[in-house]
Amino acid sequence: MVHTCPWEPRGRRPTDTSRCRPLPASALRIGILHSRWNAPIISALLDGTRGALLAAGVLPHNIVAQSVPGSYELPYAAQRMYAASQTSSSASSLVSAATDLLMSSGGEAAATGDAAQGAGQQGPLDAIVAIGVLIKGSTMHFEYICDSVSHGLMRVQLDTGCPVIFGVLTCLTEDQAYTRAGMKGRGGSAGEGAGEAGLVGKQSFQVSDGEGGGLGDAALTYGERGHNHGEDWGKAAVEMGVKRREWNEGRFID
Ligand code: DLZ
Repeated sequence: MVHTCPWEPRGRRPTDTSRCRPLPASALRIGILHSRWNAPIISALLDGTRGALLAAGVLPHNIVAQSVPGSYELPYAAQRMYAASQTSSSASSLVSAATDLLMSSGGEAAATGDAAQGAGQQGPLDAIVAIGVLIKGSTMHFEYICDSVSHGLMRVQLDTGCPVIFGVLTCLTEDQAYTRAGMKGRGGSAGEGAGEAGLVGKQSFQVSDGEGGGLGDAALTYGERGHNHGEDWGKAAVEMGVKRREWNEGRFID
């Protein structure tokens, strides 16, 4: 049966028809980077992002999360996080090479097997989601941080070639941020789009990175859920991660 890929040049038949399917999300390694300001909102956005990644098929052990103090730190951290993933990937290649050498020379393959397997899960990140919540105050701080973070993250993705998803909410009010994290505004006031439905429960949030940094429990009231933008960011990371890999191989998919 003739099987042509949509991204193969017209009239050309692929030699390997299994390559006609785009890379599965289970092959991706995704970084999540988040700030710790406005922790309850960050926590909800993290849940949304992580949920979308898992729903798309990204494996839990292929999601690497790191936190930074505030949004201003996101561009630097995204750049370093990507560099670290490249380093760990070449370190794991070295382990694999050493393992191969040992095995071919009849060495203790069993002893190094675990290391090689663990290292096999390493690799350069396919995409990074940078999450932050900036809320306008009474000074110009907000404008400066929004400007540098958005330009900084753009620069990181163009410089490194690793897609960086812009998961930064730049809100004029706290309620705007709650709504965009799929939450209802504090004190029961409905944020934009959150609807006027009655409260459906209380939940306690904590960003669980174990690093402290001023995070604490925050009891928040929920109403009808608004749209959690973290879900969009997770999906965007998968799409860009897959496309980047396919583009690197000279293929176009959609
Ligand atoms: C200083 C500051 C302020 C005022 N507001 C926010 C904010 O709303 N969201 C956020 O993520 N970070 C904020 N920060 C912290 C800065 O991003 C940064 O961490 C510090 O200026 C230290 O570089």
